[in-house]
Amino acid sequence: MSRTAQINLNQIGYRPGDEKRATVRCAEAGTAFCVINTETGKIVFEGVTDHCSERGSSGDSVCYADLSSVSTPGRYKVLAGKDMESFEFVISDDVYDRPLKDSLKMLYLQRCGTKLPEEYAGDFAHKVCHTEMAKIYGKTGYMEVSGGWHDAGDYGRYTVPGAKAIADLLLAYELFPDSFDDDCKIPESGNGIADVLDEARFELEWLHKMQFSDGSVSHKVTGLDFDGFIMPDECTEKMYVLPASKTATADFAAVMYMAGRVYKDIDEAFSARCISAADRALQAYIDHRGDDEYTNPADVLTGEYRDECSEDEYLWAICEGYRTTADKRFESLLDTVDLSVIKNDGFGWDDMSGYAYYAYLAADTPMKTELDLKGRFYKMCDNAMNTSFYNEAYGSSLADDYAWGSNMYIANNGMALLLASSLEYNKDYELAAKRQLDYIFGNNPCSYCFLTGYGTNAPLNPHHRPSVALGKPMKGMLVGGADSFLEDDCAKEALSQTPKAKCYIDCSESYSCNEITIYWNSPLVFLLAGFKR
Ligand code: G3I
Ligand code: 9MR
Ligand code: ZN
Repeated sequence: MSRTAQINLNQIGYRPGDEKRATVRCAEAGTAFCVINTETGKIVFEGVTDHCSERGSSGDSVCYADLSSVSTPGRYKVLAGKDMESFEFVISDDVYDRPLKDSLKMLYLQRCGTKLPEEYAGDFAHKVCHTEMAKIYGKTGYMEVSGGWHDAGDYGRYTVPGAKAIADLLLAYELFPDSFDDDCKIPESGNGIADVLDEARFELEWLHKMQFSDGSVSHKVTGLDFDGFIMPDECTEKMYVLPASKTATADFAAVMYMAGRVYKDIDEAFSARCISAADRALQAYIDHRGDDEYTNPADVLTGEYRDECSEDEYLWAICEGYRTTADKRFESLLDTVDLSVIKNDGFGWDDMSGYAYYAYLAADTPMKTELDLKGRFYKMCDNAMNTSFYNEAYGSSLADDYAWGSNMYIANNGMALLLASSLEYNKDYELAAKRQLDYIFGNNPCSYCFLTGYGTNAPLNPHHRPSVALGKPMKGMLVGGADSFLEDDCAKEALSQTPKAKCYIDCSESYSCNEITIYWNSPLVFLLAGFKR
């Protein structure tokens, strides 16, 4: 099923001025290589491979070919040694334009509670889904919570990962507004507002519905169990609104504060509605601070998004609240945060501290605090960069930890580095960030371009209900990638003897390797927007 290549590189390609590195397997340093223009058949560059250490978890012995000096737009491939050959790749200024549009368009295709007409959705068109009232779990009433995006390969709609996805889109727009257009062929295209903001608003409108009257926010709306591999309009599982959670409530507050800022000049009334909803959620979080974190009731089998610590989400809400409103009350709230209980820094879905640190640092005037939020932020970024540089071959920013959704952690690290560089330009951060994109698009030990529909060797069998139902992979989805913990039967069976960074299988039954989610696409949207400039 899989094709492993002897030479791995970004299968989509590079912009003319980018660093371009191909990882050559099983070759000595000094092996001759050349770059061929596949349209003319002419050799455009010859060189020898350089020594490099692959200290990552691939088990590969490699060296690399530096093709950076090839900068003329065109289609190329690399040949090395006697018979090694890479996949084809493109060099052009706009090489990331279509991947960006399609990874954003994927969110449109995940829309719930609305009909997806063929005009916009092509083969993935479907009738309206999930519009019936959802039963409030454990209570007597019902709630109208239609809308939002299907989370992933399943049809659940979960607040916490939804908040992460929105945050990535809004940050991408705030930093790189010129990378976004109004012509992604979604219903709102042409309305004068960048499609990325229309798409984020679709999820935000749903999130508003997930807020209970006391300000707290439901953890999710799903069936008791997952539906089968059917189209969304054929689902029969009865929907439930699950109880509020501390993580959902604080995440809601944080993204609503963000939205209050980003939509201020676009729709003043919407912006005000977001800020007041955020205020109510933050208060509800404070009122419930001593409560336990969310766990699934025994009869609920859908995604749990279990997170033992909501202090990072709380910190995030405070930092966004302050950045948006400059209200001094957030400074006092910051004094109540216990940074020591936040163990892992990152960009979610469970570790939201990265967003908090960035919001704190990006505020017009910083909050006064004893907490070393700046130190924590740069430590996280330096760690990602150093790990990437240490893993010279594939440039992965992950040390030994290939967990479920490893591609998200890779993309998140790239995003962290670009965020840091936006505060203060840093060439090395940008280079390491770009290497994360190159990893995702094919310079990885699995030889896959992990974005469906792109590159030569892309996943064909994602764990995604519409793709399975229609028998074809939807385009523009980032799959989870290597997961060395072998968390489904398919992975257990196929990958038990495999080096950590190669624990990936393109099989639709492998949800721990080959599912897709809105919040794995969203940091990719951010990265691509950052590199489209
Ligand atoms: O926190 C530990 C960390 O300390 C440890 O180093 C690492 C390796 O063991 O594991 C970490 O926990 C992991 C956790 O994610 C947080 O990263 C778990 O092992 C891992 O099983 C867990 O995977 C999550 C998975 O649901 C199962 O809960 C994925 O992140 C999450 O993306 C995924 O989400 C599912 C939804 O439930 C349902 N919808 C689809 C979606 C994507 O597959
Ligand atoms: O399809 C489900 C996927 O979205 C989840 O990430 C995964 C883990 O919760 O579960 C998948 O559903 C499987 C369920 O857990 C067990 N029975 C088979 C289901 C489909 O593979
Ligand atoms: Zn739906």
